[in-house]
Amino acid sequence: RMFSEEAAGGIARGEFSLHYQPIVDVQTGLPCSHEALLRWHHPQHGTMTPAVFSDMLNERTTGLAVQNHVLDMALEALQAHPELLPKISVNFTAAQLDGPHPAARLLARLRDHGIAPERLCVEVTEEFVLDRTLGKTAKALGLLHEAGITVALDDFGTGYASLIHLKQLPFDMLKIDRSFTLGLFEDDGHSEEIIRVIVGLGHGLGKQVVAEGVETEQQRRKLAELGCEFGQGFLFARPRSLEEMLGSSASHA
Ligand code: G
Ligand code: G
Ligand code: NA
Repeated sequence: RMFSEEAAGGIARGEFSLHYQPIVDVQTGLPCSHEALLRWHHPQHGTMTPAVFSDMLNERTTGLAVQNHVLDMALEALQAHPELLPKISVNFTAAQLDGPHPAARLLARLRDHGIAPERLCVEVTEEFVLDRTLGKTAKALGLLHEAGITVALDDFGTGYASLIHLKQLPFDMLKIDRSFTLGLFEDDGHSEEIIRVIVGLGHGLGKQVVAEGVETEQQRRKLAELGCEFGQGFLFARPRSLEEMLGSSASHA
C-alpha cells in the first residue's frame, strides 16, 4: 500500500532502474540476450528488488505505470546500446496484455523506438496465464510471436497446469525454475531427471530451453550434458546496471 502511493513519484524522480543479467549459451558462455531486472532506489529503504514490492507491480494502475516505465527503459537501452544489448527479456504482468489490442500497442511502441521485434523477449509466468482467460492470452501472445517477439514461459515447473499451456499457448522458450538447477547434485537425482524431461519436452515441441540459477561449473557441465542449450545465473554474471556493463566492456576493449 505504502509502496503503491510512492511509486508514481518514484517514476518521476527517476528512482527505478534496470539491472541486466545475461542469458548465455551454456557451451560457449556467450550471451544471446539479457534479462531486465527492476530495481527501486528508494530514498529511505535503499535499493529494493521486486521481491519487496511485487504486490505493487500487480496493482492495476500503479503496477501498470511502473511496468510501462520498465518497458520504456528497456526500449531506450536497446536503442542506445545495440552491441552491448542485442536483445532484452522483459518480465510482463497480466495488466500489460489487458485492454484493447495489447499486441498492436506493444508493436507500435517498438516501431516508435525503431526496435526490431526480434530484439525483445516477453517473459510471462504460469500464474500470469492462469489469471486470465486462456483464449485472450493465447491470442495476444500469438500475435507477439508472429511479429517476431520471443515469448518465454518463466519459472517453468513451479506453477499449475503447465502442460495444457504448452499445448495452447504460443511460447518460444521455457525457463526452468532455478530450484531444479539448485537440486542438481543436492537431491537423489530427481532434479536431474526433471530437467532431462523438461528439456526433451521443450525440444520436442520446438521450444528453446533455459536453465535459471546456474551457480557452479559442475551445474553448467551437467546442463550441457542434458542438452539444455541456454543458462542464466551467477556463474556467468550477476545482474548489473548499464553503467557497470559499460564500464567493464570499456576496460576489455
Ligand atoms: O533480480 P531479482 O531479485 O530482482 O528478481 C526478483 C523477481 O522479480 C524475479 O522473479 C523477477 O522475475 C521479478 N522481476 C524482475 N524485474 C521485474 C519487472 O520488471 N517486472 C516484474 N513484474 N517482475 C520483475
Ligand atoms: O526468473 P526470475 O525472473 O524469477 O529470475 C530472476 C531472479 O533470479 C532475480 O532475483 C535474480 O537476482 C535471481 N538470480 C539470478 N541468477 C541467480 C543465481 O545464479 N542464483 C540465485 N540464487 N538467484 C539468481
Ligand atoms: Na523472469
